[in-house]
Amino acid sequence: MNIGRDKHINLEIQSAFATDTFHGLSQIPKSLPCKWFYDENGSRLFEAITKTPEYYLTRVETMLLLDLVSELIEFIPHMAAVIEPGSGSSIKTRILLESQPKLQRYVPIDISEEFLFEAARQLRHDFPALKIAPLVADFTAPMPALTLDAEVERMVFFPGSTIGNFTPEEAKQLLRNIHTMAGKHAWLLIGVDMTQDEDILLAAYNDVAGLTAQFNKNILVRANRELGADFDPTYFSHRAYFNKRERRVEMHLVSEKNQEVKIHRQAFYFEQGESIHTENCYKYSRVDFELFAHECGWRFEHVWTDQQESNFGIFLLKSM
Ligand code: AVJ
Repeated sequence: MNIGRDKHINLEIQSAFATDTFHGLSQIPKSLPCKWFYDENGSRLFEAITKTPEYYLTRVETMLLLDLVSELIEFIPHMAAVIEPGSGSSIKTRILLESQPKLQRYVPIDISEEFLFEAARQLRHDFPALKIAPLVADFTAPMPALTLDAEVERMVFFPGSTIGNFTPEEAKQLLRNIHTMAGKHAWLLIGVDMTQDEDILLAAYNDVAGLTAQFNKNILVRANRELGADFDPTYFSHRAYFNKRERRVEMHLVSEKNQEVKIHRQAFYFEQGESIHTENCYKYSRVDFELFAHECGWRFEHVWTDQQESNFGIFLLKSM
């Protein structure tokens, strides 16, 4: 995903991390935003998670994508531009770009300029016929309008079930932002995990190799390194469970004992069993997601789903 992102730790990003950490650890219950998982180490751990047998999301989505790309032309005969908010250097993007013969332009959007330009350089090398037009922007905030002619048929690509990391309210805002940025004649191809089977979910977020636990604890390691905190990660344990009522997998770091952690001169107290809520991964049902998207200006067009081992779906939506 975001490998290489923090080779040179960006001061602006670091101070946002500090603000979020002080804020999150002062709340009751304590929490930390999951976007801080992805420093260089965390990105590498996430990559490794996607290769575990239990973590079906990436494997299934890639399989679905390999099948569906040849069908896209039936829906979008003149797809000329692909836009990807939060673009990585992912294999999924390449599958899409390779498969669309009429494609002229690819617009990756990412907040990290250094990472984005490096990925763009790679893509220019691998896809010389394609115009690669990177855009530095935070896709969770309103994005600048695209400089595309009105008649250019465009598709926004948002894979990975990343939408699941946002609360439903934030997710709606995001879908509206994408709608505003992409304009009237746009399509959206979006990966949404709809799996509700508790056993499958628990396995995926508690892999036997312990990589998800390391990934979760990495946020403490990062706080130690970047903020001078003194967390002892051995006294926090990884916990992931399915919150059925909210339809989300929650990840937590649970304090193993009463302890005090210092970040600079500020002390934070943890009781034994107290947790830091680090991530939500919402698992929408199909109807819920369709209605949800509709409220944000996106009409349901098609969905490709896995019927073998999960209920992962890739939705094709059309802007209204
Ligand atoms: C990158 C958001 C899709 O929610 O499954 C993996 C992150 N968290 N294991 C997900 C994650 C724990 C992942 N996404």
